[in-house]
Amino acid sequence: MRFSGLYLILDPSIAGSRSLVDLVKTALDAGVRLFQLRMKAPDTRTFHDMAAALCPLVRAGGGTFIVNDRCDVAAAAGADGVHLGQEDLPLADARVILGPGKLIGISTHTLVQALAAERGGADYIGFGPIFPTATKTNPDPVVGVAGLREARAGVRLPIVAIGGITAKNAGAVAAAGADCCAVVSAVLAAPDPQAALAELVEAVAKNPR
Ligand code: TZP
Ligand code: MG
Repeated sequence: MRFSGLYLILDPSIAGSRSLVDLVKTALDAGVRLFQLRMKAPDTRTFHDMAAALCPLVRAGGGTFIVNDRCDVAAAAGADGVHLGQEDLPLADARVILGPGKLIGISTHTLVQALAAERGGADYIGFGPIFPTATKTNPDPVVGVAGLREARAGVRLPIVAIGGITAKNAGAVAAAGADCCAVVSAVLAAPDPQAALAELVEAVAKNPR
């Protein structure tokens, strides 16, 4: 798989009454190939069952399926990998649990963290928030496009930019060196997710790394 294009984060608390299954199908049709399931404070069984339902759907569409926060849920659901924050399980321990064949992404907010993730053997980094976001509780300080450029100059790992990305600014984010643009609310809370996906995919594709 390649880290390019849009990275869609599936968060039921932002999708509201919208079905994540329908959103995955719409996103696959729009060309999205990277998906992450993010569920903050679900009970474990609910998280597991959602991951187990979405993983085969993403795979059947040729996509990659990553679980946020939880190595156990990722392994049980047969996901392609896990995405970990700075307060989650350490990277080296996650690697022991998941094995060498799985993807591990690390959320980073500074160049120092990005370099540490690279040294530690991450497969990609999330970097941000690039812009202000209302989706995350207690987000780290905004890094801006300038922060992204600095990270791009410092690491070779694929960079998944995140935070406040919309169709209006996605082109600038891609042009600053992001391999992927991760979005939550720009798609899940859009009045028309299909139209939002089409605009975002086009904006990112116009500015490939
Ligand atoms: N990590 C940094 S910003 C963010 C996460 C999970 C939320 C991004 O959501 P949105 O709605 O795309 O700004
Ligand atoms: Mg986390």
